[in-house]
Amino acid sequence: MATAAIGVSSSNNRLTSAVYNDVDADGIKDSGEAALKGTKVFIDADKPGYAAYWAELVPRVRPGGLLLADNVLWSGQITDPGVTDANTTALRAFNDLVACDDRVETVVLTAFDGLTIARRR
Ligand SMILES: [Ca+2]
Repeated sequence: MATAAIGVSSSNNRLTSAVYNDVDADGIKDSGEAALKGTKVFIDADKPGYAAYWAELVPRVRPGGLLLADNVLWSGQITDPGVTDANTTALRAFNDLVACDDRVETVVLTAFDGLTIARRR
């Protein structure tokens, strides 16, 4: 098993903490987008970036692989229409995006701060 973190930089608003687990060594070496096929991806990064990270990561996960996203309930604020800050708004949009994405089967754990678990079809 190998683990690779990608695009680690917060200064240019790139992926800050998505991590591939179980990627094969050749994929890491190539680091070509198509070559890097993971079986588990964890997104825990800047919230306005979640949708872009999702778009970038779903194609890179093998069928049967998992995509996890942290903080998707945002302390319950996503259900409060009075909360309209950038992070909360971004997480609402992300949750809608994932719910409508037929490339994955998805559940949201209401434990912790909300954890999306999506299995790639
Ligand atoms: Ca988090």
